[in-house]
Amino acid sequence: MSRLLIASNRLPVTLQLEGDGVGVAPSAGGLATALRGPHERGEGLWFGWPGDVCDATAAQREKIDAELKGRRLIPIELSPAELTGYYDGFSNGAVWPLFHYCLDRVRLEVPGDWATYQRVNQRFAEAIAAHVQPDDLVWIHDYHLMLVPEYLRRLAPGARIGFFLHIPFPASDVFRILPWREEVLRGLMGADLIGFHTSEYLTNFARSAAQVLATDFDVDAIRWADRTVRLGTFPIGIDAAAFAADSPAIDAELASLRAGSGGRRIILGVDRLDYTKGILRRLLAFDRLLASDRTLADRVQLLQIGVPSRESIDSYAELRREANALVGRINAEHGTVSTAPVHFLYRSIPFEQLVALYRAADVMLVTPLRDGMNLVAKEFCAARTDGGGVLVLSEFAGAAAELREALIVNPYDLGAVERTLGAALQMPDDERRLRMERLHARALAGDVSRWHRSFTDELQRVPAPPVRPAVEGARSLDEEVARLREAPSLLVLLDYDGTLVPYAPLPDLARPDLELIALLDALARRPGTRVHLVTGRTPASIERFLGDLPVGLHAEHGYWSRADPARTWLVRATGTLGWKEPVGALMAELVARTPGAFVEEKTSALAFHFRAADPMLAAARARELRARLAADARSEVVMMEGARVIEVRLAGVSKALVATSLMADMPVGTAIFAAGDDRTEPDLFTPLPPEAVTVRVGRSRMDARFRVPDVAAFRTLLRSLL
Ligand code: GDG
Repeated sequence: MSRLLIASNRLPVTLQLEGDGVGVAPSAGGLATALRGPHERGEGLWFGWPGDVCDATAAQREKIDAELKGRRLIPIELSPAELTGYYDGFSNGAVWPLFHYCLDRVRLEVPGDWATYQRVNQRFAEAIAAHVQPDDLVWIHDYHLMLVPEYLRRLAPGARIGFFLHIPFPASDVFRILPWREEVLRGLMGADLIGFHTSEYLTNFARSAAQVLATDFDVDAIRWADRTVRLGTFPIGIDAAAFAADSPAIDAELASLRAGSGGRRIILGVDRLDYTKGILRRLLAFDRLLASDRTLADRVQLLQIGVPSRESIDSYAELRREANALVGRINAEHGTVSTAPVHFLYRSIPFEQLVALYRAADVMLVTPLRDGMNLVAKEFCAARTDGGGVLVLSEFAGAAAELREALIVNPYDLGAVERTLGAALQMPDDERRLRMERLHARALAGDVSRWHRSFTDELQRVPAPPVRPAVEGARSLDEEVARLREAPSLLVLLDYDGTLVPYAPLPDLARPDLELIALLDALARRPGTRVHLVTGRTPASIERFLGDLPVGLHAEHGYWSRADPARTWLVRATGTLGWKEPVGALMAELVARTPGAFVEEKTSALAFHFRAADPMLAAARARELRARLAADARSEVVMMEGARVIEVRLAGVSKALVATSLMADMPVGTAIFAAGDDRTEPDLFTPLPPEAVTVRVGRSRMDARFRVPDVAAFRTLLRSLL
């Protein structure tokens, strides 16, 4: 059984300095509750913030260390400045509102917040890397730690890393508002498995990755570097048995609640006081209902628990003031001498009281504007062993994807909330029972232990990632370079775009700089050396860039070749090009239906480019193109897929053919160096003998012997051949 290493913003206990001693309290919230049990039963570690203990004395430190060690908790202590930048600032001032679609609250301009977030994530990664062992599973939680997977992957390449997001992952166009969207996605892609509450969040993520990182659009697995990042839907559950259990304390609470209600029906709301929870709108809907029926104020009561939360952030303090003012107005307007229709408590309550409230409620209002899951809705259903109570649930809570028998409502539509609340109060007994029995059964079946198990089982199934340093076998590459330098004859085969120059927004802008021209010139003039550029570009475009250099140019993957500046371009392959017209018409038809896509025409090929198109639409069109081409069964063409491009070209043209013929022109015993970045390179590498030095530039090594991360690193390597 593997050890589980958990990382979350907070540890499952929060420490507090109290006089000379140290107070230890369980941390609140769904995450801590969900993972506490499995952690205690296992042998793993938990990394997180222990609470503010910066000013601890030596004696208190000793106590803290002992408390944490006994529970296998590894503290990541944070200074007040770190907490402000990482927690209040980036996590809760930018990511939280953005991911919950509260765009007017997103704060992106605070200097230093992002850097602090990066630094704290790095500290988490370093702490985990210091403890992780080969068989361990690492499970990182939530939006506070989105960079940890990538940072940890760098420190411990072989680790098995899972990540779970407890909040929604927003639609791609909202996510892309984040200036650091690319860094955040790269951070998450360090994981082997990324879990979400709903398939909607998962799809939003896959789409964002496709648009921002140009990954191939695939719903539940994304190729990234040499690895596959799996995506999964794992809706979190609750400790159902605890909420369904009876106890004398709960019974006593329930009795006192019933006695205190004076026969009025109870409408209940339980939330952290957060602007995402829709509390103000809920109050307004209740206000409307009271106004529509003046007799109601005497017969019902809305009991709203607002658990204090993130009080150091201005917008939360402001929300509290607004809620108080609204409650005051509603009570002033609809209250009587003896009754106040809204009872608002700004505090958290003990567990037994919470369960008793769930059981006493006639209607439970869970109407967040957005919520990753919302455990309160599930807890309410689990607690209703009596089959009573009606759940009114926002369609924008993750829980709505499961709790289909609730009254699902759009929380932005005040009229709908008002009507639904009215309907809930009047629901016939048999309907209420029917709905609640189903909901209760669902809550019990979706227990939190199932969530935990299904995620860790899936993570366990992930094959151990290949462990490869950035430059594969760096020492042996050095040795190979030394061998190539000594060789009397050297053949150098190079791709252009993505290998010698970075990709540019337009192919015409990917010009060679003076440094590159000097480097290629020097290499070509090296004694015994022949340099050839093998590219997918047209002859005109590569000639415009490199035409004056004493190198061989091979365009359109080898359809055209020009041995040196003194010679003209020759066609290497023969074959008719009559297929271009029907295939061109097919591609044009697809382009017309795919905004952002276009066709590039070459002499011997047509390329359907869809990098700028919507990833889901593009994936569908690519499937269609493949199918229709296959149905046509044209033997004179081959289809080749690159990064967001499908190229149809004359059969018998390939970089492999170029490589073969160039090798044949060299003296026996010539050493070979070949490099490229895209999927056509295996083609270039295939005919080369095993001792040839093949290098891939970019994230994945594919079937090259060596890999360098980017163009700059590749140029350095090339320089070392001089
Ligand atoms: C994130 C996501 C997702 C609340 N008041 C009291 C009290 N609670 C307990 C509830 C429940 C938990 O706090 C709140 O549940 P949430 O679902 O809102 O969870 P969060 O931890 O705030 O948030 C959320 C969740 O993660 C899990 O993935 O569902 O969408 O935002 O368990 O019972 N408990 C007690 N007294 C209270 O006054 N004892």
